[in-house]
Amino acid sequence: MSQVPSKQSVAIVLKSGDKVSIKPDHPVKSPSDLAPGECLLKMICTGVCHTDLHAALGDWPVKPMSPLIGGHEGVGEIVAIGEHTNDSPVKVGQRVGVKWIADSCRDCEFCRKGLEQNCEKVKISGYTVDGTFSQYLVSYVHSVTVIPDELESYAAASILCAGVTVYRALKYSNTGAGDWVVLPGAGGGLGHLAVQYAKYMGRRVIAIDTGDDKHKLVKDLGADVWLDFKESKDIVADIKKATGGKGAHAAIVTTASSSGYTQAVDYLREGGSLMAVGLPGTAKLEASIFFTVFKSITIQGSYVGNRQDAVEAIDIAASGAVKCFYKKSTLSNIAQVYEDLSAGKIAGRIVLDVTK
Ligand code: 8ID
Ligand code: ZN
Repeated sequence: MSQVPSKQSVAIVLKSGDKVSIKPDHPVKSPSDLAPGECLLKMICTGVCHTDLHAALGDWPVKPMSPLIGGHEGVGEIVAIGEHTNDSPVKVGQRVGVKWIADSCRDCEFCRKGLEQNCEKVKISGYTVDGTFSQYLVSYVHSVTVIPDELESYAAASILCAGVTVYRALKYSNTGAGDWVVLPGAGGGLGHLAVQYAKYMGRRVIAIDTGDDKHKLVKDLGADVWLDFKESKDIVADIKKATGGKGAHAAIVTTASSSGYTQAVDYLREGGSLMAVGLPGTAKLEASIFFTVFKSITIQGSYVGNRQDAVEAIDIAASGAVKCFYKKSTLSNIAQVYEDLSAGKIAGRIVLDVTK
């Protein structure tokens, strides 16, 4: 076992709305204090999701812990496993990923139905338990995701939240090969992975976002049609035109503001699905009840994914079919990353080296 220090640096928000800061002397749980089922990870890197910004601001109706160590798409190496752990599917020395769902009971009604996200005893990384903006992290042997050797850690990190989430939303979107999928938020962390999973699944993609960087990124990733939401005079007409007048089969909305949701029911064709993924804290979903019924539209909330969704999303990334487009930064730079995320300046993702 590698030497485990007693102190580490973490990025911490002391109370909701405070600026995130680095605490250099945060305690590390001693391997001998790990409970059965727990493992200690020496973290390598972590993506920064827009959810981490919502958590830091405390702008959701369900409030995070305070003080808060955020982060929920990280990769680390297992350096210790709690004594008396039974049937661990992972071992010391393995590289594993930590997801938004840090752990679930695997026994309640929702876990039994494969909705581990909604487990009655769910632990949420960087929200109800310490997250990946840390150098050492306590995680759970039954919930970590093994990272295959072919997938390097920085490329794997954001698959663990952004990738899993859009992969599952597409999986349940009731679309088939050749169908048109609209992706508002396509140039962001979730969106740029959605473009790639959608293409991998044979869908045709209408990417909506704004600015030259995001335009170039989504076109390079294979989007069939690009719409700039700040320049388009009529999104519904543009989508109808691109789809032979009929409208799209599904929309996977990954915008952090409600604006990405407006008009979705109008530009979907009959039988289409609106997959709600982006999480503005207080906005209401506005859709015509009449046309939702009249057009047989399905509106579905899609919340991260379960362990199986994670394995599938990671396997596709390990095959090389989906690549996170990321820029590297450091844990010490996280406040700047939050500012850029808030200003909509980040195309793809930022992945942090937690050792610096
Ligand atoms: O399980 C879930 N449902 C889940 C999982 C992970 C993240 C939900 N989320 C939520 C986050 O909490 C956040 O609310 O998804 C949202 C997006 O997360 P992200 O992809 O990490 O954020 P980002 O990188 O900032 O990308 C958002 C993109 O939306 C664009 C922005 O330009 C940005 O590229 N955008 C906006 I804001 N308004 C738009 C609009 N009207 C828009 N794109 C198209 N049309
Ligand atoms: Zn996330």
